[in-house]
Amino acid sequence: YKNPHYAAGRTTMVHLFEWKWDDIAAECERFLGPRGFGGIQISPPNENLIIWSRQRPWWERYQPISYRLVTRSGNEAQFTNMVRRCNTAGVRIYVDAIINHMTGTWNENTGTGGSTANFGQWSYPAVPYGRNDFNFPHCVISANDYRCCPDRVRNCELSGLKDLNQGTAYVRTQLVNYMNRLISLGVAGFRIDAAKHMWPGDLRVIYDRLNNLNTAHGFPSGARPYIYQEVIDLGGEAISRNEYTPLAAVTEFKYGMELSRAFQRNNQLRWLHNWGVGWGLLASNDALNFIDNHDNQRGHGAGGNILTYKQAKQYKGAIAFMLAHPHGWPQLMSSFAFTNTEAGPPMDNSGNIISPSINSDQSCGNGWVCEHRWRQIFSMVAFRNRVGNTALTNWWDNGGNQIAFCRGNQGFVAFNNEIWNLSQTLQTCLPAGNYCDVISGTKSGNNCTGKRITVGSDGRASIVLGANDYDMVLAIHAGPESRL
Ligand code: LAG
Ligand code: CA
Repeated sequence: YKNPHYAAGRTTMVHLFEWKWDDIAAECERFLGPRGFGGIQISPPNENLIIWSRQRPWWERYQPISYRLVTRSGNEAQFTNMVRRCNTAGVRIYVDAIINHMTGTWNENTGTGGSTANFGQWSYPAVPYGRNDFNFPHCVISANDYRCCPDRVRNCELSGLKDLNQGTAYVRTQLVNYMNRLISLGVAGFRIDAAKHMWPGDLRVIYDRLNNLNTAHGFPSGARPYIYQEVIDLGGEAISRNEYTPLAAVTEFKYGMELSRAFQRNNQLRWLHNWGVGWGLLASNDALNFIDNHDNQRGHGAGGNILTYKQAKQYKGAIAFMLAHPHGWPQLMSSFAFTNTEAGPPMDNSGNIISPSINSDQSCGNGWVCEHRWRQIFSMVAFRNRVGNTALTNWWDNGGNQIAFCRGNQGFVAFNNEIWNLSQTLQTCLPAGNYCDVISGTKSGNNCTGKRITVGSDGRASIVLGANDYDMVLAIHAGPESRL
């Protein structure tokens, strides 16, 4: 369950938060496929409660009302079409699977597919679920439970969301059927929402009943779905992520927390010389790494001081470090712009999601940030694909916030997070020749629209990163996007 089954040479997935299926299919064909992205985490595809009383917040999608594939992102036909077109473009689809719970109790009770529920009776006829399918006696998780009481964290309600009992044969079968239906449609795996709130033993049974990936969508025979379990473990809790790594991969929340600290200059970049398990991170193959996710970019979940698109220069620095560093499997966030942390995606008066528009410079409009379309970010996806499994070598630092390193003889990257300039002759490990920095610009014919770097026969090059440059990163590599 720890292999994402990316198409050959791809390494990185992006969370297209709240995107519509038709738009994702188009994005696979026009951008993600050609640019070498490996996959997409999509928003939950199953029917959720419509919450007009809160202006259709983004979090209504974490309130399942059935497993019918009808949401604001699209219907089953659109979903099927998206998965097929993305797989054809070499881009895998990973589903955010909400299997810990159903909705909370609201006065509204209609789902995005027209299904209704009777919350007071724990009744979800469109599945169907009834009282016996939920944990009993009913209780709600309190903050202290995370320190004392694993049983309460798993058997009580998370934010008042009706807590399914994954210990019963019936519930397991509903969940397995839902996930197997998605596998048959060609998805490559799952984010397991709220995994900490389910018993590892129950999850193991569910995972082991999943089918192999669908060979008709290009997966090798016998391939198991990629599973990354959302477990927030920053230390000090009764439940440890180590209970989940024997099952499948786990979301590495420490990754973005520590890099956010460092790139906000609350820690020095030089300490990143042993970034990885030396910092208490998960083993590389167990880790789904990211800077921000849909929760902590807006102060939900593990929250707090995480870099996002709003602090763009530092954010791009942290993302570039993640993509240049060999540890783990990286995930990028692609957001809609927000000031109100509850607000849902751009929508019209009827609640329909408004598609991102694509500007002439490749960026998005209509309220979509599309971080994955920022040159500094998509160029580093190509960098990571190029350097592959090569080792990190030739670490250099200035004893503070200027660092640089090589990836084999395939790539070189430098960072300047000081308030003074970086100007050094550094070992790039690359073959002699001319290269375009893929951060300050792109290669255009035989020219660079940004910085041009000349590597000598000794592999060394003059590297300049001004404190006031637009970006704090410089990256060159042996691939066609950089080498002249
Ligand atoms: C997750 N991971 O474990 C998701 O990443 C996270 O986004 C989900 O919470 C959570 N688990 C449940 O799937 C989000 C919001 C919550 C929201 C919840 C359900 O962060 O704030 O709760 O989705 O929509 C909301 C209200 C609560 C209310 C609850 C129940 O904010 O006040 O009690 O709904 O109706
Ligand atoms: Ca639970």
